[in-house]
Amino acid sequence: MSPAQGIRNYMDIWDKRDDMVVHGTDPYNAEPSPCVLADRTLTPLDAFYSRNHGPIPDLDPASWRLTVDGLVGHPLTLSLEDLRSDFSEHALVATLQCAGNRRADLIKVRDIPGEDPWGPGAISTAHWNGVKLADVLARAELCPEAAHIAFAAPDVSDIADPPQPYGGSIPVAKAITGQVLLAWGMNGRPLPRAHGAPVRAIVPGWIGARSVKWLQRVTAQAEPSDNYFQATAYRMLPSEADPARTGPCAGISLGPVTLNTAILRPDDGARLRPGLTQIAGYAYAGENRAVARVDVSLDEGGTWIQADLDEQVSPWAWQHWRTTADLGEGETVITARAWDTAGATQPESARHLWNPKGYANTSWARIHVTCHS
Ligand SMILES: Nc1nc2c(c(=O)[nH]1)N[C@H]1C(S)=C(S)[C@@H](COP(=O)(O)O)O[C@H]1N2
Ligand SMILES: [Mo]
Repeated sequence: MSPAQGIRNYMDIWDKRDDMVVHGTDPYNAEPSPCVLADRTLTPLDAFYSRNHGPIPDLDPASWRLTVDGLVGHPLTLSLEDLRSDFSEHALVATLQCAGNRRADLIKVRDIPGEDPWGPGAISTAHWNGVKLADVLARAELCPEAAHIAFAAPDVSDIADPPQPYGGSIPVAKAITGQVLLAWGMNGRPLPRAHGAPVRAIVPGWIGARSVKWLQRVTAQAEPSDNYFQATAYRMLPSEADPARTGPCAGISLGPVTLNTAILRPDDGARLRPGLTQIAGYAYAGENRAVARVDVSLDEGGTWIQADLDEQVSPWAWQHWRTTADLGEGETVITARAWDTAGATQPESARHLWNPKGYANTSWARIHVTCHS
C-alpha cells in the first residue's frame, strides 16, 4: 500500500467531510467548521465532531458482548441480538458537547499546554436509538448499595497516566432515569465505527466524556469510576492549580453541562459589505433546562437585539437561532448570550472562566467582522 493510500484508508474510517477542522489524527480529533453546523438540528454523520483518546477499536458486532456486573443481583452477558430482542427499543434526539468545546477562547486568555484548541464545533446533535440503560439495570437488579454505574471500553489511551482503557461513570440517579441509552443507531443508520460501534452509552445533558463509545462493560458500584478520565481528567481545577501535580479527585467532577452559545455565521474574521447581515448560531441549555432567549449585541453588550429561536425538538437538544443586524463600516465585535428557563445567563468573559485544563467555556460568544463597501 502506498503511503497516500494508507492515509486515504485511514481517513475512510472516520468518513468525515474534508473540510473538518482536524486537531490531530492519532488519536483522531476533529470538529466541523461553524457554517456546517448552522441551521441544522441534526448534524450529518460526516460532520459530527469526533473526540478520541486512543486508537479506535474495530469490534465485530456478532461476537460483541456487554457484561453487566458489580452490585447487581443478576449479572448479565448480552449480545447485540439479546439487547434488540429482550428490551424495548427507545430513541431520542440528544446533543453531545465535549467539555473542551470553545477552549480556543480560553487559550487566548492564557495557554493550556497539551489540550486541543477546540473552536465552537466540539458539539453536535443526533437522533440516537437503542435501549434504555434503566431497563438493562432493572433486569440485572441493582443492589441498594449501588450508587454509580461505570462504563468500560477497550480503547487504551496513552494520554492517561498510567495508560489505560477509556472509562467513566454516572450516578445511579441519572442512569435509571430512562434518558440514558445504550445506542446502536445514529441518525437512522447503524452507529458508525468512529462513534462507538456496535454500542455506546448516550448520557443526554452531560459532558460528552460520559457517553462512552465501544461499550463493553457496565458495572454497578458504590463509588464513582477510578478510571483516569473520571478521577483525574474532566475535572474543573481552581485556576491556580498545576494539573501535573494534582492527583485523582481534585477539583470538581464535570457531569451536567450548563448554558452555552456560539455564533456560527458569519465566520469569525469575515470581511463583509456593510448593511443587513444575518447572524446565526446555536444555544444549548444542558440538563433539565431549555433555552428561553438569545440576545445579540453589536456594542459589546451595551445594547442587545433578541434573536429568533428555533423550538426545542427534545429536552436534550440544542436550539438554533438567527437575527439580522445592520453592520456599519469598519470592525464590529458581535457578541451573543443565552438565557435559560431558570433565568440564568452566561458569564461575559473567558478571562473569568479560565481553568488549567480548559473546560466548560460558557462565556459570551464573540466574533470580529470587518465591513468595507
Ligand atoms: N471509548 C471511548 N469513549 C469516548 C471517548 C473515547 O476517547 N473513548 N471520548 C469521549 C469524549 S471526551 C467525547 S466528547 C465523546 C465524543 O463522542 P464522538 O466522538 O462520537 O463525537 O465521546 C466520549 N466517549
Ligand atoms: Mo469530550
